Amino acid sequence: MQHFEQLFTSFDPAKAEIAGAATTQRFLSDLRGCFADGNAYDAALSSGNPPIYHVASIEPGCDSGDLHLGIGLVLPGRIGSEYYMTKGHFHSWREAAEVYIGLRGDGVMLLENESNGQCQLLPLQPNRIVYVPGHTAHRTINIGAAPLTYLGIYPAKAGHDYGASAARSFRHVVIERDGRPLMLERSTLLL
Ligand code: S6P
Ligand code: ZN
Repeated sequence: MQHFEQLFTSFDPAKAEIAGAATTQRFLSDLRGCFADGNAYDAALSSGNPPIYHVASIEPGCDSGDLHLGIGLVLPGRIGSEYYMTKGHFHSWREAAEVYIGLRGDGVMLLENESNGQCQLLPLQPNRIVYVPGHTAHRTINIGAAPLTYLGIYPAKAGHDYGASAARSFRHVVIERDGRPLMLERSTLLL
């Protein structure tokens, strides 16, 4: 069923807010198992439970041809040397692709193909578009000093699969090294 009041709206690209949209806030405690350095994670959590990101979503319908969209904001920061990031997910309907558009800040997207494990790290910055193909886990990472905001548009029936394969087992991690992002295989990290 269409919610027609959501068919025309406005958004704030700096705050990542959409008029009339529901917002989901994720805190550090929601990202247990995502960061490679478990000791750094526990230490950070013991001194508080900071917000890491939020997403405002518009979901006007759920018929097969409908679209959903969300605006996300990832705060700047790190756990150990690993940048603040989203949990990351596959789409439950694996064929579903997604388009991301960078709005503010300096970020990257980590993409990992489910069948061949191929991974890509692509810039997510203002006026840049990242096409996330189907069958691809995707995670958004803030590598800058300011909030990272972006718009994502995806099929309404995509759904989110946060299971072990996506949220906890991205094969690669993105860390800060000498002031720059560096992608490493998780298995090579000596922590
Ligand atoms: C939805 C889309 C985004 C994410 C958002 C938060 O398909 O990819 O709106 O939901 O970036 O990430 P996550 O991994 O917590 O859903
Ligand atoms: Zn998605």
